[in-house]
Amino acid sequence: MDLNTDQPITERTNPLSANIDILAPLDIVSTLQACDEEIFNGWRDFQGLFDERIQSNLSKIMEVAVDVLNDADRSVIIFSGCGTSGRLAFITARTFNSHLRHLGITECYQYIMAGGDRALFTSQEAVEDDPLLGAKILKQLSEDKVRVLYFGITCGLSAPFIAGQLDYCLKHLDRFTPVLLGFNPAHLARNMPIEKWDKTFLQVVQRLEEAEAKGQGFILNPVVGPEPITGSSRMKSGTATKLLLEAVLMPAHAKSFMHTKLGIKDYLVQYKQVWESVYSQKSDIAALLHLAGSSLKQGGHLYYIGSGGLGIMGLIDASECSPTYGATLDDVRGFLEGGYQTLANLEGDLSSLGKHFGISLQDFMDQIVPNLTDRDLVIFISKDRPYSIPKEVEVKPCNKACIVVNITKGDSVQSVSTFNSKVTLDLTEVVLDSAALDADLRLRTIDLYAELAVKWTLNAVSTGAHIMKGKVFNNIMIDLKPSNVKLFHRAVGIIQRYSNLAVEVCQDYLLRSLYDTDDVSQEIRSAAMVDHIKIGASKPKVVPTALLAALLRCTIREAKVALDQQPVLRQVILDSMAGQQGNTQ
Ligand code: S6P
Repeated sequence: MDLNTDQPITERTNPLSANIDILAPLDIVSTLQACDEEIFNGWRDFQGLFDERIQSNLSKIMEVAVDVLNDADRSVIIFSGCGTSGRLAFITARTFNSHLRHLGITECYQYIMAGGDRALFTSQEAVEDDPLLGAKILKQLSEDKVRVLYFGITCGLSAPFIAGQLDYCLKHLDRFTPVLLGFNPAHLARNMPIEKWDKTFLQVVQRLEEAEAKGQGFILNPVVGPEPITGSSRMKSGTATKLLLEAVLMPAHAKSFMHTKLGIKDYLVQYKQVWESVYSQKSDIAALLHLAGSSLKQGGHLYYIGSGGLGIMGLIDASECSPTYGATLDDVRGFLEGGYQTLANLEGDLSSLGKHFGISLQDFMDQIVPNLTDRDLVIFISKDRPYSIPKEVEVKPCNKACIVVNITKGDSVQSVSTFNSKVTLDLTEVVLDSAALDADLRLRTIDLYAELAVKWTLNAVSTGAHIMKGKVFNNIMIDLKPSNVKLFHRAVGIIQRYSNLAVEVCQDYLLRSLYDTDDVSQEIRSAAMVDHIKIGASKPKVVPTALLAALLRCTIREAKVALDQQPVLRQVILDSMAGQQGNTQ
């Protein structure tokens, strides 16, 4: 049940997944399928992607993109975001620059990842709260450009980093066309004061609405319904972000360079076919999920290995497990054939930053392979035929699985017994209008579909595996790190949902847990949010401890002891809620 109707839709719980934590693997996948369907079919009265205003904005944005592309030497298309939104900004810029490069046209796509390239693999959630930094980076990136099409991606319409950039665009509408991409109705944009700034996100959105009325900016905010795991915008919102950007820019490229017309709507319809193909394999996905969950449950690890865009989907999925499930950076890792050379990120090779920034197959061979055990699972991701497993890995006792995306008709996938689990995603039946697509664009399009198919599959596997590990209660991830303002408030909301105490009291419990005290001083209470968040980013089990203390009305120390004895949160919470009911009877 939702706490209130003013709550942003991206922060609400999805009734379809209310009991996802106790479902069997196949039912988990079916639940995700039903939640994902809302991307295409809409949610309640909202029309989703096919809403008339959204479709009209998509066409108008496409026309602006065509103008910019026709003046690529002096113009730029920028995608910007925090967390998953930044990672999708990165991969979208990479995709479309690669096409321009192929055509011999100046690469005019740029991305801004809040926290820099290190945030592509590790979470840097605090940067999300800095509007001035956002504006500064945008200014630097666009100063010498005569025309800028800017996409600010914030699924919750909430990130101050993006608010600062939109505000900058709105002050320079002579050069900028700002697009806000997110998944809440405009009036549910965050309306909370932003530290060291004079506007709220909502106020920026209201100015953008005025710009939109004059055709000077756009809000692209289809409602796709709440996430299957509450607030986990890497899932549906991330998917919708990826497919919307591609559905605008593929047709823009076709119009600018191939002089053919491609329908935006056709793209979206085809994405739905991809969704159907993926979930038609749900038994195999469930089997893989089960294998992955068993590994994590036994303290083993999950490794993704892949090439090109499919490998990058693995990197992205792995990077999200730490902020979403409080996983360690070792629990789930991705590796990419060709490492940083393939990634083609702005800051180049980051491997000197530490072992978690080693992303090449060589890094996998050096760091991981010698220590592989039968508790680990390695998932190889490839196109058309199963990945050939390196000999060094083949002899190891770990579980091996593969995800194969079939994009070429007639290319039969031979069965390889070395794999303990295999998922074949067949995209050969997705109908592409060959009259409108030349051979190259057709291949690029199908590659994008393959990326999305892999995203859906990996999201299901890593989400399900963490559910099996006991990380989720109902459909809420309780062990989140309150490492930015959004997550701090989400944490307070979780404590409130289960304890039914007043918001202020819940906030107090959170502060108690953060500062390890049962007596929250005035000094702590009046400290800046940034101080709370600094602690929240590094301290383990802050929210479960606070929640348990609130439920049992016990000290922080007692809550910690209880959690040490029973690490499966669902069990701790259920036990303590049962105890609470017993006490009141
Ligand atoms: C969500 C992910 C986060 C978000 C980030 C940006 O699953 O863990 O890293 O992507 O907080 O959120 P938003 O709403 O601005 O796109």
